[in-house]
Amino acid sequence: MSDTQTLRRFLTRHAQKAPLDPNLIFLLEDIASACRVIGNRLRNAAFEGTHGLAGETNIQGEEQKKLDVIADEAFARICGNSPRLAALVSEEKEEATWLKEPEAGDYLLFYDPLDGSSNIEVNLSVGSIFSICNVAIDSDRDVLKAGRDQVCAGYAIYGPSMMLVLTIGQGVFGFTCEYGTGDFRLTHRDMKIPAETSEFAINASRYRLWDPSIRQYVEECLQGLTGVRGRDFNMRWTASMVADVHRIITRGGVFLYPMDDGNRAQGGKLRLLYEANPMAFLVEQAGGAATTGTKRILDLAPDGHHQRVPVILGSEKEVERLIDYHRMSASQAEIS
Ligand code: FBP
Repeated sequence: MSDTQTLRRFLTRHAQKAPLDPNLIFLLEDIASACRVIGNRLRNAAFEGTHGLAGETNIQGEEQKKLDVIADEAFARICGNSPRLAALVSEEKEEATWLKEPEAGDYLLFYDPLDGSSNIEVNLSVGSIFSICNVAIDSDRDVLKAGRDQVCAGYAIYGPSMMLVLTIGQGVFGFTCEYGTGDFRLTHRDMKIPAETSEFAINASRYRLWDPSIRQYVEECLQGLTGVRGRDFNMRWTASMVADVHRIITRGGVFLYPMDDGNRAQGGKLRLLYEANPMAFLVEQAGGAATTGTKRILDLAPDGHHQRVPVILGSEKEVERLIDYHRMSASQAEIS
């Protein structure tokens, strides 16, 4: 393979072309180190006895896995040393962890330390998701940042190979962790999501809970050649958002975790600040689209650290179709 430059070389070269704060480079390198540690702990979990539950419940009311706690500690310990990092907002912690008195230009790190953790013991791909925003003014302790204010977002995927996929607002780049050296090397340059796709991802076991717009979309995909879509569709669902989104960024597709009768009271399933926002930024940077069905995810104004939202993202044409179906079913609901 041609020029598989390291993450550091890629970022410093990038900094030569466009101003990139060295402190952001340090923070990204710390995030890469934390992900490397988490990847190794996942691989050795059977030997270290770290599979299974930690015996605690997190702010989401979910039983924490031992590896959820280990991953959260790795992020806090390694990234906590980053020079201009003012605060950490973790899926596993109720409140933000402030590391210093915030100054304008400092960074805020939002993260899901171990996404898809229900897949660990069955040895399926899991991941870590992160999003970085700036502190706007001195002493500003507001962490409820809109997705469009992100300066960087990414995820690590712990699968057949360990990868780091990120954007700093100029396209999406994938780095594979080289076995032996532990270096993250550039292997996927300027990743793009095809606008057209014949693959959708949704947890179909929730069918009876879906709104009419989602049912219509999925039924038409299932009718395939025999229906209005006039072509067959494939379905995939890994129950690990990182793995599903990585597949979509790699070969296209559409991912749906809509609001339904089972999660409407919570506002949806997936969390805005450290799941929906970073994935929406990456998907848009890769030429796709990301919506709640009625609003662009990156334009949402967060109202809480662990706010949940409906998520529909991926190949542009399919996302647009789903927005149309939401609009149509809303207008039908008005007249009926
Ligand atoms: P966490 O594992 O971080 O709580 O993430 C939630 C998640 O596992 C997503 O990764 C995934 O897309 C979804 O929940 C799976 O939901 P379900 O269990 O309904 O299939």
